[in-house]
Amino acid sequence: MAEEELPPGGKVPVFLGLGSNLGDRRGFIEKAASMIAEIDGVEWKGLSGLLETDPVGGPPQGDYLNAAGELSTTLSCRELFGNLQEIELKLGRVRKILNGPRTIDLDILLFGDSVIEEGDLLVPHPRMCERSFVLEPLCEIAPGVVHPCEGKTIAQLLVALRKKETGTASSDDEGGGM
Ligand code: PH2
Ligand code: MG
Ligand code: MG
Repeated sequence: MAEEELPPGGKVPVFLGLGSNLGDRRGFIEKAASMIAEIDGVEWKGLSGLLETDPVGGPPQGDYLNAAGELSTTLSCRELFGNLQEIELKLGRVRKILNGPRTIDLDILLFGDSVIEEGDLLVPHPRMCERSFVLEPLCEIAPGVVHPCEGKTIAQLLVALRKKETGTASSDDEGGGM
């Protein structure tokens, strides 16, 4: 599937999810942010606060620190993805177990309004709307940004998720069942 073109001479706003649950978790997230800021073609905007979260899925493992980050870029989504994978490797990421513990996880949540389904590259992140460890920090830095597939702002998605999680979903909330 072809990627959408960049706006002429423009930069695309991008939101990332960052997570760590091994070693110096805060150190890995802060180091990743500074390495991302050094990527050619990336302008780093900033990081949300760090949130301690229970692990979701995978084997029993330690709690995570999660955050969201914002940048703008002239890179394609595929190029940015490659750079982020390189940083994960440099920071000691080893992929052994699905949803297993990791020094650092760098996920592209939103790449402008692009919808990309290219094998290993799925944007918007397919599970972001179900994960409070993604939406909570993202809502801190991007409450009014609209999810290109859901047509709702991050703040609206977070409210809907909280309702679902506390079992108070009203009939007009997005379905999906449990
Ligand atoms: N990432 C996962 C799986 N589970 N749980 C928390 N709390 N935070 C994460 O970042 C996380 C997770 C896969 O990417
Ligand atoms: Mg992830
Ligand atoms: Mg990942």
